[in-house]
Parts: sequence; structure tokens; C-alpha cells
Amino acid sequence: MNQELNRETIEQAYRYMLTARKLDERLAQLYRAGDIFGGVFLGKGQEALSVSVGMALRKGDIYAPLIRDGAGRLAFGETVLDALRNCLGSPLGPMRARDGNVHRGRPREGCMAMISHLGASISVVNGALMAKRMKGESGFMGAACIGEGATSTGAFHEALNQAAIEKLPLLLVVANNQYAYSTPTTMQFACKKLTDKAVGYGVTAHEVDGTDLESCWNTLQSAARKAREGEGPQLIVAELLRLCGHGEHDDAHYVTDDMKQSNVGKDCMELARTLMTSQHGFSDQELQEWETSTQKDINHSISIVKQEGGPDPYTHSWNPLATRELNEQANGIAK
Ligand SMILES: Cc1ncc(C[n+]2csc(CCOP(=O)(O)OP(=O)(O)O)c2C)c(N)n1
Repeated sequence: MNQELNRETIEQAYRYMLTARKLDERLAQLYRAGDIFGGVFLGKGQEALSVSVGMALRKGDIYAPLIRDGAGRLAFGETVLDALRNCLGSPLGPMRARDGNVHRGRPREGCMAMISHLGASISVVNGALMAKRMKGESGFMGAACIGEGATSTGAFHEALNQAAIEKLPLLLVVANNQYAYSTPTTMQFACKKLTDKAVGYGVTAHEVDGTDLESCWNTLQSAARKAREGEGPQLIVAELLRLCGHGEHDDAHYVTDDMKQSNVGKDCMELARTLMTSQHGFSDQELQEWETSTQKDINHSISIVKQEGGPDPYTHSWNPLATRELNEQANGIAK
């Protein structure tokens, strides 16, 4: 059954979106202050889609978020501390100070560590879903999140074909944010719509306005239900605009004014705020209070992580994370 976007669920969704947006803003500041040595990639403009994916998943599902999925990660159970520890290089972070970027995850909890190679995460989710099936589990689902740039890779086509043949309960979520780094969609694909790509593989496709929380929610809920009920992989294509650079090192000068002023250029946070006040009875004051308390909580988490320092080169075990010893340690330490 589809879960409704009601007063309770929209508050949850909005709070995850707000936390993700505020966390992104602080990460950008920390990056500019020289506190983060790795790259910082923000999800500004993609929170409505991302949170709808995260909230369509359940415990026991598989999730492979991409660089702009802070809201979905929070909804799937990631903590603000995990994100900050990873970016600031704390040894207590999920990747134990080895990343300093966005390639973090907790595979044992179903959240795959992000892979930079575009499209590669889809077959990882396929594999995890096939393993669950072989173990006799049921009712599970997986979501792999990609950008429109990844739809041009061989990895995308091979994985989508495999998922279709195996009838895997996969949500393949494409955030078409109009640019793959600086490459516009006209240089990325020649089909009319990205959902056309599903036809050749016999996959059901859904199109959604990625700026609108309600549309994202309803589309993801219905796609998730179909996947769980055995209807095979679902390709979801959301139209939106990345409201920032590719990363904080990129000023996005190539994004045209026309694009910014078009429908895809609308900020999903502002639209969600209007939805909360006009249709779900929340007051501006309430929303302002959440904003202030969220900011305070994030600042508190930053002060905790800053005190944790970096790994001590003399005592830290530099064995690969995949070793048994470190896997077991990481499970105990980084809770
Ligand atoms: C196979 C591969 N080719 C090139 C790159 C370099 N690269 C990293 S991010 C990126 C753009 C990604 O665009 P898109 O898939 O649309 O996702 P978005 O960043 O817009 O969310 C590119 C080309 C890569 N990581 N992997």
C-alpha cells in the first residue's frame, strides 16, 4: 500500500530536507574555511526527490545514494555525525578517516558506500538484491540513485538489462539536474525523454517534477509498491535543476539564466514550505523554529567532531577497511 503524504509524513520529510540543506550550507562554509580536504558536493535543489526515495525504503532494503542525496541518507538512517565525521576526517567516521569526501556508507545496514564511477552502483544493488533473493528473503527492495550523465555509460545499460531480466525489485532513480558537471542534456542524450530508455529493456518508467515534494512522494511510493509486489525494476526520471555547482570548487557559470528561471529552476525547499503552510496547517513561526534548532544541532555536532581530531599515524591501523579486524571494529566504534 502507498503511504500517504499527510501531516505526519510531510513533517518528517520536510525536517530531513531542512537538515540536509542546512548541513550542506555548513559543509560549504567548512570547505571554504579550509577544514575539509576532500571535495564537497551539495544536493541543493534535489532534496524533495532524495527524501522521497529515502522514505520509500525500509529497514532491510538496499540503498545506493549519489553525491546529492543527503536528505535520502538521513531518511534511511544516516546520522549528521556520520556525514560530518567522514568529511572532516574523524577516525570515528564510517570510513574511518580514509575518505574525507562523499564515498561513505554502512553496507551492513544496507547503505552502500558511494562509487564515483558513474553507473557502477546499479549493478552493486542488483547483486545485493540477488543475494537476498538467493537467501530466501522476501518483501525487500533496492534503490540506486544516479544523474542523467550516468545514463550514457555502459554500466547503466548492462545493469538495467540485468535487473529487467531478473525482475529485480529495483528503483533506478535518475535526477536529471540538466548538467553533468558542465555538460548540458543536449550533449548527453538524443532521445526525447530519458524515460524512453526504459522501453528497450522492458522496464516501467515514471516521470516526475523533481521540484515538487508531493509529486516526488507519490511517484516514489507507487514505484516502490510495484517493485515490492514483483513488477520488476522501475525507472524514475525526475526533472529538476542543480541549484549549485557540481562541487564547491565549481561556480556553475555555464548554467543559463533561462534555465534558472524555468520551471525546473524552482527551489523544492521553498515549494515544500508553501505546501506545509498552505495545505498542512504549519505556521511560518513553527518552520522558523525548526530552522533555528536544526542549525544549532548541526553546529553542536561540528564541535563534537572537531574535538575528535584525525587519525594518529603511529597508532592507527592502516589495514584496508575490508579486513575482518577493521570491519568488526568499525561496527563497534562508529555507532
Ligand atoms: C565513468 C565516469 N566517467 C566520468 C566521470 C567523471 N565525473 C564525475 S561526476 C561527473 C558528472 C556527473 O553527472 P551526472 O551523472 O548527471 O550526476 P550529477 O553530478 O549531475 O548529479 C563526471 C563526468 C566519472 N566519475 N565516471
